[in-house]
Amino acid sequence: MQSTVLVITLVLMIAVALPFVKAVRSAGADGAPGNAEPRRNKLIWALVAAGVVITVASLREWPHAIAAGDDVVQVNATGGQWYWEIDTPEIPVGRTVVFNLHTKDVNHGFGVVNSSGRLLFQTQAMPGYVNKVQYVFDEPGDYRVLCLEFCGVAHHDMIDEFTVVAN
Ligand SMILES: [Cu+2]
Repeated sequence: MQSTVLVITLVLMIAVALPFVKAVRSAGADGAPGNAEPRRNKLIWALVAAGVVITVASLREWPHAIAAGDDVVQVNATGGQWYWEIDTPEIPVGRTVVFNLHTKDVNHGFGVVNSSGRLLFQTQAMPGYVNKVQYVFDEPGDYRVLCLEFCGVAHHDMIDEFTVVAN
């Protein structure tokens, strides 16, 4: 599925780029090129090359692989109007944790914040899907789960907690 999306994206990017390539080539053929023309063409091609390199470099690792195995802590979390159900109240520090997100009704945003209120990560809980997000907690303590997707009248009260404990 992801490779299909990648191929479609690349084909569409080429389709968008082709008119620009044609415009660059026809501008050089029709008009009387001034002194700036070759430099401008070099600049455009340098920008195109930079765009390709940056795109490939920045998208190559997406989507991130989700860890698996016996050493990974699996936590199931389910959202509903307006509560969270988290099946693991105590999570070990320093271990890879995979959160499997479900919802019983509408979209919810599963956002985890530390005791300072800093958002550590978030993902959507969507009807009919199990969305996964992984994280390694570096410090023991109390963490809160906030809903980050408006889901109704008591959305603001959709808060839960879990504890990260030392091994
Ligand atoms: Cu909400």
